[in-house]
Amino acid sequence: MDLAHLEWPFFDASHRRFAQELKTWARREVAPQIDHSDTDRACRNLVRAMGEAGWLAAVVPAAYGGSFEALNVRMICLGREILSWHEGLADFAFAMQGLGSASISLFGTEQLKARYLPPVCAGRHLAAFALSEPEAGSDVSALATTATPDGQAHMRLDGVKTWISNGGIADHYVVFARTGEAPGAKGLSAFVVDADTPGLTVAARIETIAPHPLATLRFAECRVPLANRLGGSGDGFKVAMATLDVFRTTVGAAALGLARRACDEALDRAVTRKLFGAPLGDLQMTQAALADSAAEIDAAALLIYRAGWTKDSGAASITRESSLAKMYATEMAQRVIDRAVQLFGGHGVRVGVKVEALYREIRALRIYEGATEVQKVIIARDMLKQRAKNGSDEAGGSSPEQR
Ligand code: COS
Repeated sequence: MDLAHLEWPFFDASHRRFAQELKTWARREVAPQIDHSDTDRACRNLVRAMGEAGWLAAVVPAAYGGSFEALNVRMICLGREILSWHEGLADFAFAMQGLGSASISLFGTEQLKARYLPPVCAGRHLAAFALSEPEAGSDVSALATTATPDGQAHMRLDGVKTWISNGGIADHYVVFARTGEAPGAKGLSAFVVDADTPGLTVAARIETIAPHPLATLRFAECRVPLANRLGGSGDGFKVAMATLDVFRTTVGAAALGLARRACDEALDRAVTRKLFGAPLGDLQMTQAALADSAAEIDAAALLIYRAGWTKDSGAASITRESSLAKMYATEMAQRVIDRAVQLFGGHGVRVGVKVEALYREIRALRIYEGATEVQKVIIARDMLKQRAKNGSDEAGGSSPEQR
């Protein structure tokens, strides 16, 4: 795997060291170990191995065993890019430790952070983020799971969550529920719920084209301490969006790793496959495919690490940068992988060939954590908001500081 982009000015020495060492570890420890016939076990093993090797320090703040004062978006992006190049399931296991704990890192009380973050960092405890519902995926403000007071110190959760990654194997879930302070987005709150809480059950497991642990969860009179709330009463939408602002950028990074792998596979194919008496790479149509992929990969990488660098440099919000990175990188990875499959001909759709696995793995990334269409809405709304703020004479781009 080529890490030439580490020389870009977005990175410092700690990022470069982390990326080089993770690449070496992943080559040795990840790819040969995965048993796709039992993804639950494979994920648990990956999380434990990554925790023991210290890689999960990238997703937890320093005070709780991590490597940075605050979540470092560039570090998580590098982790996802490198792991997804090697194996989609390894990226998934790494990312879920982050997504399922970031709301606690960002909004949890000291007690919640001290209780939940160290075992996530050590790989002893699997984390999950439970936002989506059967009737509320893209439209978060429509979610129907309720949290109602139960005595002075508890809330009672009732409802159904679906498409929950790590569902069925997680040790805790960050759950978003309607607390009713106001209609819509302003009436939601977030809670950490232990997986063994009475009233929380796995209603069904979900199988997908690129299998990973995924489930529908049911909450029936599930009693959760009020002290497990993240942020204030009614802050749930803000907690979800702030978490997604960080993690959408990293979904882009995972797509980047998959695209880089497809491009590397395509290059190998271009030099080893002979047709019409010459290597495939001698054909100008092959060269065009490779050149298009190279340009799109660099463009995506620039958007991703621009977003990460902006957040890590102290910007209050990277909503637009993060959506641009996720939208562009996931869509471009689909195109790059499709081109690679085409260059492989029939072998490209053969089970067991790497580009065939990449073709299945990329598809969900254009949907989860906000589908491409949602990212377009977020980007365009921000543009229109800026236009209204700046007035017609000063229309145009804006920096996060201006926002
Ligand atoms: N950070 C902080 N606050 C935010 C925010 C963000 N990124 N995005 C929105 N808000 C605030 C808004 O400013 C608004 O507050 P004010 O009314 O005080 O201005 C409030 O939250 C509601 O925002 P908005 O009006 O944009 O809410 P909508 O219901 O229109 O939701 C989208 C907009 C579609 C963008 C949102 O529901 C979304 O991101 N959906 C996709 C969810 C997703 O990723 N699902 C996958 C589940 S995880 S696998």
